[in-house]
Amino acid sequence: MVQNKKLVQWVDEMAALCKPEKVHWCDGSDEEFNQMVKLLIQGGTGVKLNDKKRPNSFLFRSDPKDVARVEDRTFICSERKEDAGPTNNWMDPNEMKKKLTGLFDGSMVGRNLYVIPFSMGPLGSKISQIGVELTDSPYVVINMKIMTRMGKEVLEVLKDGAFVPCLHSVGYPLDGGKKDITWPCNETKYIVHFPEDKSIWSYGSGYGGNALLGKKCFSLRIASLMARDEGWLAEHMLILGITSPEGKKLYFAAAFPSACGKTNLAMLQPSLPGWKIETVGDDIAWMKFGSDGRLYAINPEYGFFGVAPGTSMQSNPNALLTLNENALFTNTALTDDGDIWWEGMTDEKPKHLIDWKGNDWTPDKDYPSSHPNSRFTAYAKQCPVIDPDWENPEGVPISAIIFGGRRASFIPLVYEAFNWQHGTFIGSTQSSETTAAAAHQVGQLRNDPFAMLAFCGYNMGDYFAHWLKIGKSVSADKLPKVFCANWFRKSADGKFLWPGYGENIRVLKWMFERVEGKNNFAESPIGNIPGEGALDVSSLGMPENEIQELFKIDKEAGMKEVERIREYYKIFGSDLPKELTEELNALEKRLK
Ligand code: O2Y
Ligand code: MN
Repeated sequence: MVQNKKLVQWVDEMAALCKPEKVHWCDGSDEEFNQMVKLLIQGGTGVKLNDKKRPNSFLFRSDPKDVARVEDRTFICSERKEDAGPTNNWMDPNEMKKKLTGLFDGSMVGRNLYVIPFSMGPLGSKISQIGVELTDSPYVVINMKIMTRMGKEVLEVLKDGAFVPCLHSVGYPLDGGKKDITWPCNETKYIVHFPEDKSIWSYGSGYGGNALLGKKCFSLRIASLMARDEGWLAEHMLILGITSPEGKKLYFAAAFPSACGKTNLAMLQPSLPGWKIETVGDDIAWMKFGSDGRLYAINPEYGFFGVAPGTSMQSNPNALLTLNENALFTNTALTDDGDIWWEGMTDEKPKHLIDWKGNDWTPDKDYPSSHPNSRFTAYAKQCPVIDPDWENPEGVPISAIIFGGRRASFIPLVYEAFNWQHGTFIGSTQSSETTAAAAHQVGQLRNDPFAMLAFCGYNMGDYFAHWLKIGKSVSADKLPKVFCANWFRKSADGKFLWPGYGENIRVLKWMFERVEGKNNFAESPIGNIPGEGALDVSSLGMPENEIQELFKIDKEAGMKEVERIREYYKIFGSDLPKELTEELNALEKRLK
């Protein structure tokens, strides 16, 4: 018997609208998981992998037109258009609700409606939030079991409390005797957030961030609104623990746009002896002030929903080991012995595969066997380097925040902000060159402030102001230090200058020492860079001129960057905090 009257009433209302055959309240049990998997295999959506190779793991193939988040179909429907700001799609909330009510009317005919109570963050933690997703997709149910704490325990914690209502339908009703298909979805897609009633409606897609509503929709777009109103931060950041050879441990959070290796950094295997990295989260951080005035972070998620291609025992062994069992794969290739494979997993390609569309594939094909955005879903607790405090309800104290992007030129390997305001400026000017994996022109520079372009639930100008306000709410010595990192700088002949991956520990080591108060820096126009000999390049075999190149600040390129930022800032109009214009002017002056 569910005691939350508001929840029961909302489920009744939505069931009356969507008209499912049955309503199933998810308890989060393994039996329920198995039942869902059985349905998905019977329906032809899923394949059980070879139990001897990868126990209790499954592969799913989506519709080729439903393979990624749909940013152009994602809306922030605040009452006032200016509250959504210049970087979000907006529609009048009443008009949108009318449209969605029409679409959801009868959308679940012939299907089950699954009620998924879920907690973002450890059950019962003061930092955690509860949501309830209604969905007609068993694929969503099993992914939510891995990505969130889900089921009857959540209802026990929720009691009569508030929850974020999340309504989802794949938009493929089985009316008029229509037969089901392997991946039901709809050409029409809407991923909609209503800031005033903090609710989410998602229609037409069954994939990833469009359908697993606890992730980007709740933990970033809705949570960023909550954070603004309540004085905390909901960020697109990984969280890692770093321990020095002397046994001192710190925690860092890092914001990078997609395709910049966030999961790799979160699970890094250090090349420097004695250093240890442990993972708290690979995608989202919620940070609140503790009673000591420091920022404490939790990872609101329970699992990883990572990009599969490129993940290998070389690039990220800890991710691969996390996938040894109880894992879900979507749109990867299937090997002849019932396991999964993707581009970059091994140097040698298998002689034969079934590709992500279900067709025979051989290495002579001129297209990849796995979709570039194919994914794995796996429990965070299975990660060999999961941090012992990853579920600490108090969170972990954050000593440094790192911003980064993929920049072939100008941005040095690493630099440190002069202070929080300067750090906010760096976050607001974050940008990254697009890769082949994204649906943009390759190599184009895309502004992605705080890596939140697609995920901020309100006006980005107000979001910048919120960051500045956070910096003024405690004394400077309590705040994390802010850094910027760029693993992707290239030489004049187009080669990456920095080896990246496990060698990135050298950069983290310098940050660690700066946090510890070591004076091993030199001032530059854009921020503090490692001083002479401060970056540990021991046994890396890197020529001195290449190290110099990694930190070269070209003044002419700097002035171009200033103009680029000035142009970008124009879109925020009067919502751009004056402090950021001041920072930009100060940078220009330092470069002259
Ligand atoms: O393609 C999707 O639907 C997933 S997008 C995603 C998934 C996990 C972590 N980050 C992202 C992202 O786009 O930032
Ligand atoms: Mn992400």
